[in-house]
Amino acid sequence: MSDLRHDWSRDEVLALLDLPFADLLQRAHAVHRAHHDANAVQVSTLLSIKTGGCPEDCAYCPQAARYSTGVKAEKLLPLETVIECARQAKAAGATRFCMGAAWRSPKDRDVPKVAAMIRAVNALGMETCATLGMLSGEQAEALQAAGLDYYNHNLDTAPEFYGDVIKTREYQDRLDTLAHVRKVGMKTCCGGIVGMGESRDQRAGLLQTLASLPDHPQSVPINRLVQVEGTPLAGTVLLDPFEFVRTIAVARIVMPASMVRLSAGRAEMSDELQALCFFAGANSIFYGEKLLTTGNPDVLADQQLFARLGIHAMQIAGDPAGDAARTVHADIVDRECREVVTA
Ligand code: SAM
Ligand code: DTB
Ligand code: SF4
Repeated sequence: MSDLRHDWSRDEVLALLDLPFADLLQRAHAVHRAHHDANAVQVSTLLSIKTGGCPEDCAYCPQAARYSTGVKAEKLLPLETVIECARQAKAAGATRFCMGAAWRSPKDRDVPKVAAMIRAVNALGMETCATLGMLSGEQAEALQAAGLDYYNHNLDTAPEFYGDVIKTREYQDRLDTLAHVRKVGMKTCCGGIVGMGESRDQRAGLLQTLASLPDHPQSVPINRLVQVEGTPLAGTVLLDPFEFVRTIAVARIVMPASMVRLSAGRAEMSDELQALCFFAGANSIFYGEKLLTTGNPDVLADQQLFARLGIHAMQIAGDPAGDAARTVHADIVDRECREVVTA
């Protein structure tokens, strides 16, 4: 689209974050309406296909082996379990299934196993997303060949704050992985985390970096830090909720055509705060009672919130099977999926 800019300066982005709240929301909402159906929200369900035991040191993450968080290391889930969870996520109304692995990067022997999962989930008529850590060009190619629609790899924060949060890999590593993903033609899902003790200027730095990528990421997850006991960031001063809304609003303004996802942290947000985020331009959520290892709102609560706000879940064009499947009662489905994973 012609009004997409890739040359936002950090000062310009900061000036947006500094606007009076009503002015910022009015501007973000106008951009939102110009590019999207303001009452449609895309829903993705996450599944941790390989939990815990990660060698990295990301200070926010409950899955890093070096922190005592109570998350146990598990093996890669069997294909059948992944298919069953995807089937149930679809029945509950999700259109995208995102598979996450607690890896620094996949081993080459893991790639065909994940490729089989991607093929099977695509065959159900769902969009696929994976987040497996850093990828080589060859690995990106193999995932693309399997039909992967999106690859999630976050920049997490501003370049200059990054080293305070993660020391086991560089910002440039992340940019390189994103370049490999773009090169093979996959869509990128890339955002960050706020509430890690960064300044407003650093939040501007994250958004400016995202908006300066060669293509704006098609999905931009904005996570609010989920503080997990045992991680170095547990106990961080909580971010002002209005500051979170401002971050969503500015993401919407600087990446107008992208899907902005209200991601981790929703379980701790009021309905009113989420409604403000949707007004500010968020148009995607993670749906289902679990993110990777931490909690997310009940599907029933989300369905009620959507109904109260007059929001409808986005559908994949040309998927008549989706509607029939969604008659299955969503909260039962979600519980069954958790049973499959823990069995
Ligand atoms: N291991 C892979 C990686 O780091 O790229 C994929 C999984 S990792 C858990 C995916 C993303 O989840 C991270 O980049 C981070 O943005 C987000 N995340 C992890 N722990 C979080 C937390 N406690 N609060 C908010 N977001 C979190
Ligand atoms: C993203 O940006 N947020 C999701 C997804 N991409 C993979 C992960 C959130 C994880 C929250 C902590 C947990 O549940 O372990
Ligand atoms: Fe590992 Fe990803 Fe967690 Fe970092 S965010 S510790 S790479 S699972």
